[in-house]
Amino acid sequence: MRRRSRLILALDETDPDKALQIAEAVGDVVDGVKINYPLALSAGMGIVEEMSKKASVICDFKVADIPNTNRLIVEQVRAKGAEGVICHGFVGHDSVKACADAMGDGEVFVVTEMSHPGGMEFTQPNAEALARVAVEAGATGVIAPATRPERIKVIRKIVGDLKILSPGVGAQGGKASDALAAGADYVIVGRAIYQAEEPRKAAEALVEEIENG
Ligand code: OMP
Repeated sequence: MRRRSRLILALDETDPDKALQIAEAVGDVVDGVKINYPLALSAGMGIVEEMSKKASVICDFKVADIPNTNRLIVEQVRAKGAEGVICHGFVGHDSVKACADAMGDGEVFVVTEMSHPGGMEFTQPNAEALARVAVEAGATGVIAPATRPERIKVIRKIVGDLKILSPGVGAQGGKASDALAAGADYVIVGRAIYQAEEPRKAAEALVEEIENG
C-alpha cells in the first residue's frame, strides 16, 4: 500500500453501486480501501476482485479461527486480489502466523485495542500482549484506536517499525492528526467519508487536516 495521504477508506456502504461510486470518487485521494463484512456480504466477494484492480484493498474480516481455517480464509482473500487482511490476535500466535504465511507478500494486520467504548473491557487490558503476538507471528502491522491516541503511543513502543493503522476518526470521535502524531502510519475513516454529502470533499478535508496537523 502506498503511503501518500495516509488515509484509508473504510467502505462499509452496503449498496454495491454506491460503494463503487464512492471508491471511484475518492480513489486518487486515499491510499487504500478497507472492505468489511457489510459490503462483502451485500455485494459478494466479486467486489473485492473488482476493487482490487483499481486500489489497494484490505479485507477486514477480523479472521479469528484455528490456523487451518485462518489459512483457508486468507487464501480466498488473496485469490481475490486483496493486498491486506485484518485478523485477531487473541486466537494465538499459530493462528496469526497461519494468516501471515497464507498472505505471502501481502499484508496482515492484527487488532490490538479496539476503538469503541467496549474496546476498553477486554481488548485494552490485553492490547500490549496482542501487539507482541503481531510482532512475534510475523504480521505487517496492527490496528490501534484513534479514539485513544495515548494508547497508540504505548502500542508503537511494542511494535517498533511495524505499521499502525488507526480507526475511530470522525464518527467515533477521534481526530486524524492526533492519531498520526501519536504514532499511527495511517488512519482508517468510514462514515465521515462515505456518508458525507460529497465524499471526495470530505476525504480532501481530512487530507488537509493531516497535512496541517
Ligand atoms: P467509521 O467509524 O465509520 O469511521 O468506521 C470505522 C471502521 O474501522 C469500521 O469498518 C470498523 O469495523 C473498523 N474498526 C474500528 O472501527 N475499530 C477497531 O477497533 C477496528 C476496526 C478495524 O479493524 O478496522
